[in-house]
Amino acid sequence: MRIISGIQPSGNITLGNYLGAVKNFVKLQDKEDITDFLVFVADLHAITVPQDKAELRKNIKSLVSIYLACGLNPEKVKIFIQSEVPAHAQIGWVLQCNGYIGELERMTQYKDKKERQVAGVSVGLLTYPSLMAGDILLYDADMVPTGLDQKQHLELTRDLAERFNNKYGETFVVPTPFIPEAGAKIMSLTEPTKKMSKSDPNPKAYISLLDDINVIKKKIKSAVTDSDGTIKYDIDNKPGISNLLTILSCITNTSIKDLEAKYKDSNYATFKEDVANAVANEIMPIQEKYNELINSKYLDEVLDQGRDYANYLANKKLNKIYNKIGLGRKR
Ligand code: ATP
Ligand code: LTN
Repeated sequence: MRIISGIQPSGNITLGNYLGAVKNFVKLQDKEDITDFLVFVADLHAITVPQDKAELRKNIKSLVSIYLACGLNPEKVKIFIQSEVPAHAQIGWVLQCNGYIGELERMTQYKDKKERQVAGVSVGLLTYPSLMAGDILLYDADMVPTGLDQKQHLELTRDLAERFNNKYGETFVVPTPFIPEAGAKIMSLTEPTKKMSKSDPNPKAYISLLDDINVIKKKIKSAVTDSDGTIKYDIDNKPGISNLLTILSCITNTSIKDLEAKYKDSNYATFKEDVANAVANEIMPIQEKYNELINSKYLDEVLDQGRDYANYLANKKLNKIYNKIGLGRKR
């Protein structure tokens, strides 16, 4: 089985990215039936909205260190930077030519992000899911682990794969999304009906894995809740408490039911204190490893290896795709 996933270097990775994506990559890497597992830094995706050059470079390197600090093992998972594998942009173009504007305009992420653009909406923001489909189809991935917000893009990827296969003959593996049962949608701490997002303009809305530990605790203790006073999971009426229960459940591997029973007679302050400590204890060792890695040569070694392997797989596939379509001369 082949697995692939990526994260955009569009800011500092959040607790949402960690619980919805990275933590599952780390779990999946030990599965026995894996032939290839690729995890990349989606820098081409990040430039669909304006990015500062120095910040982008910093975020790319930082994300690689985070991957490693969270426990991804380069012996099992190839880690690479998307823009260092030109075939991603090439297949992205091919898939743009096989996608429809209407289906892209329906994407929720596009509709949300479009509203936030002050300097105009880039064409890339619209066509982004074709590039994402290319990231996946280029490697014949069977499984794609992501958070819930990517479900719609993964469905489009399946549609594009099937459409291409029908038009040009069997070419692509139709991938299966892998969305975790718990932690697939961690919500904002300030507006718990909105997803936690690393590009949120309000830093109190998210926990960055690189936030100072005391800041992390403070953010959790001041998370928006309600005035009802009971610690119960109720997404509609108690989104803030439900979000904190989900976070605690994912980190401690305890079911929400057991947590509700444990905190039956507690107040919000005690509960938040426990959530804050659990999150801090999970993140502290990650930060320690991150600090050891961020300026080491090891990052480049991992990335060189990942780039070479990904280019090898991707170019082989791209040749097949070009041949199916009739591009260039027969290779
Ligand atoms: P941006 O704010 O720039 O859109 P983001 O924080 O939404 O970024 P992505 O880079 O789009 O993060 O997502 C990386 C991975 O993390 C994806 O698999 C995505 O589904 C997952 N993810 C993102 N936000 C959350 C969240 N709040 N809860 C769970 N998983 C999430
Ligand atoms: N679109 C994703 C990041 C992403 C991705 C991918 C995830 C880009 N390419 C391929 C899985 C597979 C996002 O914004 N979270």
